[in-house]
Amino acid sequence: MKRDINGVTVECVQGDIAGQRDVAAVVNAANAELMPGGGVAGAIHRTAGPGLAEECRPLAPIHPGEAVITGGHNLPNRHVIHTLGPVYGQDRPEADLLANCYRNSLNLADEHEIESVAFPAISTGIFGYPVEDAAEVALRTVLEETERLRNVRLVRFVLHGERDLQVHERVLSALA
Ligand code: AR6
Repeated sequence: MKRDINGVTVECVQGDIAGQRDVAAVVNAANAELMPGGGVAGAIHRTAGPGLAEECRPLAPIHPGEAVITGGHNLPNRHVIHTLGPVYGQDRPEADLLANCYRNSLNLADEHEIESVAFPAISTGIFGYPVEDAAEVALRTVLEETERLRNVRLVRFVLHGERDLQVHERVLSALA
């Protein structure tokens, strides 16, 4: 499903974040060290190849809510934006830190004149953030930011599972 807000298309699809051929940048649900891990980080680094970890090394460590940008290496995307989500129940206040991930990633994309960005559901895997609450924070933040964006014209949420897709679609259609 899609919505057009302030000239920016916000959409939710089911799929693999490492297989988004038609977007300029993908966002990595990174670890602080910006090294390959499980989940999204594993898929992105596996597809990108070892050059990505090499480019990341001098940029680490990052803090919850922060975002940094690299090239896409062997991914089909020009850029990867790496952001560190909060560990649920540990990094607080978690909603503010999660909102910072989306806000800082979008601002970084906009500064680099990137027109299309795909996000995974940051923090909802290994970091344990309940998907309903995370979707609310993520989509609300993206919708708020559309007003300030000058270059980004497409924001895609790529959800791994059918249920996560349904949750995001429900939240996206309910937000004012
Ligand atoms: N494409 C899209 N979504 C995916 C994919 C994929 N290929 N794989 C998993 N997901 P996670 P986090 C979903 O754990 O919670 C890493 O090891 C997954 O179902 O990747 O922010 C890092 O190194 C979940 O809904 O990210 C960090 O240490 C969501 O993406 C830590 O995990 C996020 O899951 C980050 O944890």
